[in-house]
Amino acid sequence: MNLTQLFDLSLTLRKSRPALEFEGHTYTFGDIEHRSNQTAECLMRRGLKAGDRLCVYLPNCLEMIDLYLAAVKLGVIFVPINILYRDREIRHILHDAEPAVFLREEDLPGLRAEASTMPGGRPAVTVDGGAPAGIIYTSGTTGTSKGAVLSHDNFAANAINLLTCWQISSVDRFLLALPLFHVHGLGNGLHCWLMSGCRMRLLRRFEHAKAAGEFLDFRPTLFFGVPTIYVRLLDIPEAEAREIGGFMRLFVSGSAPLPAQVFAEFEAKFGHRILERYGMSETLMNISNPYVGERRPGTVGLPLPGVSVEIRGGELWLKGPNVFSGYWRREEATREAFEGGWFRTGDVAEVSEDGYYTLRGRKSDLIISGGFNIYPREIEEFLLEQEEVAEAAVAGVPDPVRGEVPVAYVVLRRPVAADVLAERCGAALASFKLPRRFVFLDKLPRNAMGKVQKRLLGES
Ligand code: MLC
Repeated sequence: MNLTQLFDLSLTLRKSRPALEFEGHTYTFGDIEHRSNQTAECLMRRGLKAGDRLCVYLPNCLEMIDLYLAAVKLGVIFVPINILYRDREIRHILHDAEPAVFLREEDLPGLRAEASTMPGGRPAVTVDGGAPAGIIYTSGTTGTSKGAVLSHDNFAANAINLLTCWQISSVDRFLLALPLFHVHGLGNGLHCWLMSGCRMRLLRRFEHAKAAGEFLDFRPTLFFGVPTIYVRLLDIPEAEAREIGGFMRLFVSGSAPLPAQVFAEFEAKFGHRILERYGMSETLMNISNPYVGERRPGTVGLPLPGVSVEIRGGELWLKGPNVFSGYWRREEATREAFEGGWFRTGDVAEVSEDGYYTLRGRKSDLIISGGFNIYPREIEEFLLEQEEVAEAAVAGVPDPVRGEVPVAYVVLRRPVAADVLAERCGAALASFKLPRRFVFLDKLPRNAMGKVQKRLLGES
């Protein structure tokens, strides 16, 4: 079975129902079906066929949904690029994924005009459930990002679990403000919407100042966010928060650890216990607090159906139908990530006697800022390319809103001002990767093996 067959629960079986609100317009599932068929025809005319990659660099918009569905129907592999990425980061992904077609926002008017002239029948392509549906680039430990190849079956297993475990159905009203280029917005958001047949309002992006208005106007029952979003929502005035809490059914948090303090303040203000769950680009969702039963703050809950979890030497290992098959064209990285069919997450975890998992940190020095992953190595490599820089180390420091932010510790061979380095980083790296501070040192703290001891950097 492929994703189109599951999406048909809505695209064909609920075709006259309102499906999507975006920027003041409402579309039925029939509209979504028709538009994506037309888009599929355009892509076929551009020579795209099953197994080819379609790269998109787009903010949340209707066309991103059309393109994803068109790719799914054609067996084309969808490769979304983070809209905050700059040229250097985009070039890496284009080089690695070798897409047959690459589309940006400026290409949309042409695509729209062409699509509207197409008859819009379903493309006659047979797609197997094991076929890749998407490649999601994750920040790589080697400095540049690697593509996690996710199949139709991976996405299907994930969404079916979430519909069942979080009781998502066609009567929900779903407010989606997360970017569609990551698995939280795409794998959870878009797939739960299409498989449940609920009504979704999609926002171009989450905006702090407009958030309360969107909730009060749309009156959703379901919302997915990263912890930074929940921190922002705590600024909503008491009376409005209570009203929102009154019509909401479920708030879910993921992509970064939700501080127990935010959980408690949110409950006091909105009257809801946020349901925290754990996932990764490579595996989609793995562990979740229960919908019915205790949502225990500070934990990520219990394994989802079909997901096997083991803690080996403190590290969390996983197996299940949601787990990806490997990194795109990276045999060695794939080999290192798996052992006997088990995936090594790199997360350190503990489990309580009654089965609740708690994440205790990462084996690597990954930084998570606002729900976006940052591998320090990538920023360090860029800093080392600067002729004035002799040594560089980047570490995360706690931040009350973003969770963590990167700080750069630099040893110079020639003088250069911090704001000059900041400007060069700003031109080359996504805004969330920019070091918030540059600390100049005479030498980096290293152990006897010569490895930088990042834990000591904060004391420098
Ligand atoms: C943030 N920015 C965006 C943007 N999100 N720009 C365009 N589109 C978006 N979607 C930019 C802003 O322009 C600004 O840039 C900077 O980021 C900070 O924005 P802000 O307005 O101050 O935002 P803030 O209120 O702090 O909220 C940020 C945020 C964002 C929470 C909306 O961090 C975000 O969307 N996070 C979601 C990340 C995500 O989806 N992760 C899932 C990964 S999947 P400038 O240049 O002005 O600084 C995964 C697996 C799993 O991890 O388990 O889910």
